[in-house]
Amino acid sequence: MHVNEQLLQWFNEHEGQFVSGQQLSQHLGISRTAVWKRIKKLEKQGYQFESAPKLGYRLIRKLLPLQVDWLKLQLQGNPFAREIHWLDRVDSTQTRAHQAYIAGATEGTVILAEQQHAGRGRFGREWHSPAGTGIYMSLILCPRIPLAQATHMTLLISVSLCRAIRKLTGANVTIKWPNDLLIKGYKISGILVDTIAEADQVKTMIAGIGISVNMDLEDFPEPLRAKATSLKIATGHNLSREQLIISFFKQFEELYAIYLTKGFAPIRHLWEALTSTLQSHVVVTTPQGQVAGLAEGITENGALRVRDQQGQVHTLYSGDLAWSP
Ligand code: BT5
Repeated sequence: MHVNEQLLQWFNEHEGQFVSGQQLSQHLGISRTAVWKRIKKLEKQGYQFESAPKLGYRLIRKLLPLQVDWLKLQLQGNPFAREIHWLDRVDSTQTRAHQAYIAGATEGTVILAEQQHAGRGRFGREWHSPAGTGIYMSLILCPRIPLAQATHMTLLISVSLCRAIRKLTGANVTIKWPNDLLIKGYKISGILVDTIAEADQVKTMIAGIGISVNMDLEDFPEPLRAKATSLKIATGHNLSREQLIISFFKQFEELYAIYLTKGFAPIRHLWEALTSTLQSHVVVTTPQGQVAGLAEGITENGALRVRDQQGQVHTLYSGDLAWSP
């Protein structure tokens, strides 16, 4: 058994108790400094220890890795999760999915990680991805749709995720255009869809999904605490990340089939029922500038329609949305 596993096993056997550095060093046959280094390493992986002078260390929080075999079993037959690759600590599942795609991976490939050290959002922003508490996954998708309709995918994923979370937790999750899920105004999930196109047709999409599941408030860096939350904070208890992933893929499979047979209209209706964006006054910042007005609806192509004070309607495909004060 690896030293780290021995260390964790020892803590598990002494649950709730302090274990001295001396005891650990004797048990493992390593120096006390080496014990301390191991503990620091485990902390980086997401375990939390309390240390007290003279008493030693106590494990206060253990994080179980995703039960990937169970996930695979439950998702057997789901065309969007045909091949699940689990990684421990990565730069970004999005980057890994791009690499997998270049190496020949096709639709149905999923990259899941326990932790990301360079998780990213849109426009080069950071996605905070601490170990073991969140879901960080990227899907390779190959929808046969025109590039002009690429936005459909972000909306389809947000509806699937929103329904999955509502079903599992009963929490009042809403969709904020274009790619956020919120609970009481705080962000719990973000979606990042990278599109690879060829001659106005979508060739492949790499859809990155980040969900803050079992984080406590102190797991978020200070500046994020004012705008982010987790399902655990919102509901008061831990949630199975596996169940959430399974539930998402089931919703996604079901809605994707509807999308392929009946088009975008039914998805749009579902989206409209789950969003907190419509019929409110918003300011959308886009690379071309700012648009302020009433968010009226979503177009056939999945773009947001905003009517400004002069009555002019703007059709927006992406941007950062804020509600007008
Ligand atoms: C997004 O970008 O919301 C898309 C996030 C996609 C993340 C996934 S994780 C798996 C895959 N691999 C990756 O590397 N990325 C994808 P954007 O709309 O730009 O929002 C980014 C903003 O969300 C940040 O500036 C923060 O304000 C906020 N944020 C960052 N980390 C968060 C977290 N863990 N929970 C809630 N909000 C967070």
